[in-house]
Amino acid sequence: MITLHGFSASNYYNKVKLVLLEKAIPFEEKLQWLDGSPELAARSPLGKIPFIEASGQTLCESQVIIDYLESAYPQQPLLPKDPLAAAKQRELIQFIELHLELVARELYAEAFFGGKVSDETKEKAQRLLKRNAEAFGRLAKFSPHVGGAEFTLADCVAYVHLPLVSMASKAIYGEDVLAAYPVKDYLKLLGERASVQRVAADRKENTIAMQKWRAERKAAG
Ligand SMILES: N[C@@H](CCC(=O)N[C@@H](CS)C(=O)NCC(=O)O)C(=O)O
Repeated sequence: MITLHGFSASNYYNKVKLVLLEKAIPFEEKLQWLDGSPELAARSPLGKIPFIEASGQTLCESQVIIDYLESAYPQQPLLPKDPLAAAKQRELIQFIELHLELVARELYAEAFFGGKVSDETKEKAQRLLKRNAEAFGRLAKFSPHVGGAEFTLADCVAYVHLPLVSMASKAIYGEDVLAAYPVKDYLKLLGERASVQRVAADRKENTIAMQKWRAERKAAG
């Protein structure tokens, strides 16, 4: 049995959860907030979530986790058999994470959490997001899935990250850097999947719990 640690408001957590659900791998969830505790650091070296427990070991880094799940549980494959076709899906994953999500993440403190981001950071992120969003159009297919006809690991990644990139850029710059792409229709299509419905419902519920947890933590100093 796999145990998934973290919380359902997190995009990286939901990436792993979608893969578990799509592949029908039995798993349980264990709530782990970002509490900076030594216990968390002992299980996830940078104190980040998600991480999983499998066969008595812990494993962090969402991409490593989903690659493990894909090879350990060959049922309902989420990558093409052909190695190059599989690499093309991974190329898209890496692109979305390195060049879109990680850049937009610089803005999250202000876009989502009532914090402040420096003008310098905003300008740098805007430059990169504009360039990278254009380049994304040369890789992404949306036909109808992000990497082509089939639902793959790349969809588990695009589904969790693209909305955040859009929302963060809209909140900070007043425009969605992904506006040129059919993200809305794409999310609607994915929304027909039971896995996606479960992730979306859990995310909604957990977002409220997360806000409460953050407020209590702030009040406690
Ligand atoms: N590269 C990591 C990123 C995970 C990540 O950034 N998770 C966030 C929650 S969405 C986190 O733990 N943030 C806390 C921190 O960065 O200290 C992965 O793919 O698992």
